[in-house]
Formats: sequence, C-alpha cells, structure tokens
Amino acid sequence: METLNLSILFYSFAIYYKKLITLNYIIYFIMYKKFLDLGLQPLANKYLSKKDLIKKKEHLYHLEVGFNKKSKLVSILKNISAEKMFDNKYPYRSSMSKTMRNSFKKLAQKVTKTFDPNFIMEIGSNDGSFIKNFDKKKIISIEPCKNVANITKNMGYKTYSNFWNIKLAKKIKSKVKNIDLIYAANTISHIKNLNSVFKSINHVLSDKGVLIIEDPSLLECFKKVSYDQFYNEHIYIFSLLSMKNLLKKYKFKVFNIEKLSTHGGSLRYYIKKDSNNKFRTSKKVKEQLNREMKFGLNRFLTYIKFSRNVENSRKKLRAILSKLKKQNKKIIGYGSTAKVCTILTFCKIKSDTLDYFFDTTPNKIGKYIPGSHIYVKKYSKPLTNEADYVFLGAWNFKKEIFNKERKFIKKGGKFITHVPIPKII
Ligand code: JHZ
Ligand code: SAH
Repeated sequence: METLNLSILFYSFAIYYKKLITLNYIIYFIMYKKFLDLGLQPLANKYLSKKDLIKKKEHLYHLEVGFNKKSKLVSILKNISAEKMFDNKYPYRSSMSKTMRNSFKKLAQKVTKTFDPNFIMEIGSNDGSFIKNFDKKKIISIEPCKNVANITKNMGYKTYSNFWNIKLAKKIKSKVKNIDLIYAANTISHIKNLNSVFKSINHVLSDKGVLIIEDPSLLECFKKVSYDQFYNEHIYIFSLLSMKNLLKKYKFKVFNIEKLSTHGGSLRYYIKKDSNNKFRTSKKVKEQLNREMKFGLNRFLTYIKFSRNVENSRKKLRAILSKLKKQNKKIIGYGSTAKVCTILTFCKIKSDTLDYFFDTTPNKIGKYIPGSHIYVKKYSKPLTNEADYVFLGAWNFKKEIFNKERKFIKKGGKFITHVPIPKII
C-alpha cells in the first residue's frame, strides 16, 4: 500500500513537473517573438567519449531564438537546467588563449587604478584568469563547476563552488561587508533568472561600488552574422538597449561602456547603483545606444533580416566546403569552440568533411564534438602540412592564431571562416 502511495506521489510530481516545463515554454513563446531556428542542437560543451558514441547517448534540444519587443532582450526559448550544463566535467578554460589572459590582466590593472577597490568578487571565475591578477586577501570568486572551481581553490583563492543566487549572496554578505567591485565576464548571459542575479548583486555590492559585466554584443553578432553566438549556454545575447531596460528594474545604471574585440565583439558595461552620484555618465553610452537604434535593434524586421542572413551564410559555407571536398582537399578544424558546435550541427558538417579539430584544451582532447561527432586532436605545435584548408572554429582568436600559424600561411596554407561571410582566407 505504501509503495502504491509513493508511486502515485511520484507520478503526480512527474506530471506536474512536465506541465511546469510546458507552461514555461508557452510563457516564453508569448513573451518572445521567435526569429531564428537553429534546429536540434546538443549542449555545446558536452564532449563525448568513444563509449558515449557507441551508446548513442546524446540529448538534443530545439534551439530557437526570440526577441522581446518590450524589453528588447534576445533569448533562446528552451529552458535547460543550469546543473546539466555546468557540472563537474565542464571543459572550458578561459586561460587557453593569450588574448583573454591579456584582456583580464589589462582590466585588473585598470580597475585597480580607476576604482582602487577594497574588496572584489568575480562571478563565473572559471580557471582564475582574472582573479590571479589580485592579492588572495582582496578577492573571492564564484564558480559552480566543481572541477573548475578546484583549480582556483588549489591556487589559494577563496572560491564558492555554487551558482550565483540570493542564498549565496546572503552567506557572502555575512562574511564580507565591503565588496565594492563585482566582475562577471561571459557569465550573466548564461544565467536564466536575471531577477535573482541582480537582486543578489544588489545585496552584496556596496552603495558606492561598481559592477562590471562583459558579454558578447548583439550588434556585433548581427553585423558579423555570427549566429554561432547562439548555443544553449548563451541564454541571452545582450545589447546596451536591453541591458539598460533590464537594469532599470533593479535601480542600476550603466555609466560607461567599452567596446571590446574579444569573443567576436563584446560590450563591457560599467554599472552603478542609481543612488550613487560618484560617477558621471560617459557620452559613450549614448553613442552606443544611437548605433544600436540606427542598426534597428529595436525593430523586429532587423531580426527577420538576420535570420535570412544566417540561411545565406549556411548555404555559402556548405558550398565552399563541398567544392573543396569534390577537389579531394583535406580540411581540418582549428579551435573546438562552443560556437562551432552550432555551426557544425546547423550546417550538417561531419567528419566526412572535416577530418578532425585541433584544440589545446585538455578536457576536449581525445573526445568528440557534440552533435557533429568530429574528433578533437591535441594541438602541440604550429601547423606544417597537416591539411590543405583549415576551418577556423575559434574565429574570434583569428589574430592570435594567424600569428601562431604565420609559417603555414606563408607556405600557402589556407584558412576558411564563416565570419562575416563564408570565405577562404
Ligand atoms: P572560445 C566558451 O565559448 C563557452 P567558446 C562559454 N559559454 C562562453 O561564453 C565563452 O567560452 C566565454 C581553443 N584554442 O574562447 C581553445 C586553440 O586550440 O572562443 C578553446 O577550446 N588554440 C563559457 O568555446 C577554443 O579554441 C588557440 O590558439 O566558443 C576557444 O574557445 C586558441 C586561441 C584557442 O570560447
Ligand atoms: N569569466 C570567464 C569564464 C566564462 S565561462 C571568462 O570570461 O572567460 C562561464 C562561467 O560561468 C563558467 O565557468 C560557468 O561555470 C560559470 N557559470 C555558469 N552559470 C553560473 C551561475 N549561475 N553562477 C555563477 N557562475 C556561473
């Protein structure tokens, strides 16, 4: 009898939970107007072992993107649990590129000089590329992936291996009172519940403190037709327009911005509490808003045009690759990014086209890219004659990679990119 009751309880919960998910989906469909359909996509950082391939154990999720006309926020429509994406096997490491290491170092020097913070907190610290530039006594970090958090813990930095939320904010506030600088790069765009994000930040940030958020820019994404910025981890792609609307609700204000070339074009937002009169608003804020309005980020038609550009981009890339394959050319990939997962799956590019990908990330090497199942090989030395053509998965690090591979290029080695239009370079 007891077992029966338990079963009924279990099934009722399952039905209720499923309904909740469906309800969430419907609400999203009402709030967001869909403009892009990237088909069924796996989780971009769930690399597969040979065993996984044999077991055919891979979940696919419908990747659709929508625009909220009121808030101007762009979001993917499907809700995937954070625990599934950010677990204890998360492979991404910020420190794999010199460009990012330099960018974090430069920012660390800048904030020290400009704001002279008493205490700093980083949300989404990954392998510590930013925090390592500070004294261990002056900074704490938050990193939910236990395997990654262990890296900074072992470096001696106080790291909370949790998701950022109000419970954690309260715990931190009870221990540290003077946090006057909070930094979150490529992280806030990954957190579904923005209400919780900003309420929790408000709780710990001192009244005269500064919040710095850095994420890919929607304007740059649209200009470059870099539709690979959309994958399941990137729940939102912000514009200044949407960021401004969002912050208003929590009595925060953007007082400065920086346009960055990192990650294919990002925006760094300098944010303060409304009540803080210490900082004047830079004219760069208005200039960026004007650029976004002029481009039409406030109009749905722009989104429809982007979606057409994406379709053309897919056709062009497929045409280039298929022409080269007909000529029996050997093509490999370079930089097994989360972004490239979207491209490969959406364009149906598999290992009969790209033999393998070179990458430097230990946890990706020897595994297979989600969706396309292309093998990832360890990159150990600059290219010589491994292939006739190299598809640039990490196109956002083109400068760094071209510098590293200058001998290959000099000898006539060719790269292929899809950004801003698919072409051989
Ligand atoms: P990279 C990830 O995206 C996921 P990805 C995440 N969602 C996000 O927002 C950004 O990071 C921040 C390799 N590489 O940085 C290393 C070489 O092999 O563009 C990486 O695997 N050789 C959190 O994955 C990949 O390329 C090189 O010389 O799109 C770069 O990944 C260089 C420079 C990189 O992020
Ligand atoms: N800031 C680094 C890392 C970006 S990767 C950089 O710019 O290179 C995004 C990181 O955010 C991952 O390490 C991930 O584990 C973390 N993250 C994801 N969701 C989070 C959440 N809810 N709270 C805090 N960190 C989160």
